[in-house]
Amino acid sequence: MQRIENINAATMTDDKGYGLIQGATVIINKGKIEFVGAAFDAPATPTAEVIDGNGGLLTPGLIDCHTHLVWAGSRANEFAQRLHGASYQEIAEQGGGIKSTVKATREASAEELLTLALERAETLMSQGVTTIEVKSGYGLDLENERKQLTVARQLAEQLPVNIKTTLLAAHAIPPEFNENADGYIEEIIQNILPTLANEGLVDAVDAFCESIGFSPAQTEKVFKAAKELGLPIKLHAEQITNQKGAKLAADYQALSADHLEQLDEEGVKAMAENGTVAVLLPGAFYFLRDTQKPPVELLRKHSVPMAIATDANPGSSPIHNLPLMLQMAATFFHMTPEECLRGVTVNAAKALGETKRGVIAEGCYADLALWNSKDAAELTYQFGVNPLKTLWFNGVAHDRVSKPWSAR
Ligand code: DI6
Ligand code: FE
Repeated sequence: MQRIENINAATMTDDKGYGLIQGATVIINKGKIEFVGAAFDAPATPTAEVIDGNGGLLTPGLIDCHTHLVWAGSRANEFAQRLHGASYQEIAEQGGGIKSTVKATREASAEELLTLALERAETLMSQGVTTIEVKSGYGLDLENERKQLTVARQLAEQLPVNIKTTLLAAHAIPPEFNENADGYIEEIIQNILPTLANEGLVDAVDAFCESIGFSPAQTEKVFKAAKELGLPIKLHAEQITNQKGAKLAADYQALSADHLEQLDEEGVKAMAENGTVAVLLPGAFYFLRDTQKPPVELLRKHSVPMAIATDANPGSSPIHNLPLMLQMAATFFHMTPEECLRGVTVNAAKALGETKRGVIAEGCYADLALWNSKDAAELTYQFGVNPLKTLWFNGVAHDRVSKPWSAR
């Protein structure tokens, strides 16, 4: 049993703000939160280990609800080529872009992919993350999608972190199908999806519904197959063009629709009606030099919960830093610090269908982050610094090594 005292707890349990309790005590027992409240209300725990929070801020462990963490190869070269004047088209014709990541990921062994993904996951965790969603989508055939999702599951075996897997086989058309998108969709729904779902590798199903991805009709086929297997869905929607993907996803009670720069009010309303979370990805917005912002005002007006994630991937968002996304969501999208923190806690949990994480509440998992900050707004305000002090996963504390150069 542990007792964290002398903290300001951002419980995230109210409807809008931080659900802040100043001068709070949190009691952890058997990996769960047994008590959270004002210190003077806390029951006696004579045998508990006492942790002095020094007046710091305690939040739920952060949740990165949209990543593509398992891949091999590098696209730094392409980035450099673009800055030297090469067009996207030219790079794609030379086998670059997403195709190059598919090739490198297929060629990599599971061990190699695991080594790469472990480092990325650890980087996220070192900045307060306790849950990571990991998508496939760089394998694009049964064997390689399985390899990616198996590696994702192994992350949770090797690190103190909660992993949620998402099958994104409908990310791009693999070379074997040679522009036959319908044929590949059939392969997904007849073979890849049911096989991997049966192997327990799939927590949710996603697709890239876009002019350069799959059409709404093709996306809907994937949704139908997922529903038949009882799997929740998510969607990459309205990133570059408005395909009305968010509405389609909401009509299938999607957990989330993600990106959403081109989302219209009809889509927002459908999301509100179906409890679909809007996952905003400021890293991709920034890296692609997008200028069209997601409709945050409309999402607010219709009370659609907003989440924020890294979209960590080698093509459009090579970032492994979730707190930085809060700063970008505030600066680029004008989200408030309260909305930003909700976006990586309570609303990110909702985007993953996690009911016992993302808040500090009795009965929930003791996934907690203690920060060297007193004010919750500091997590959104600062960037390029790391104020994390201690991270708890399932009630086990991990101190951040703040001075790796000091003698051990
Ligand atoms: N949207 C994106 O921005 C990424 N995937 C997606 O569906 C891009 C992935 C890549 O370029 O590797
Ligand atoms: Fe993505």
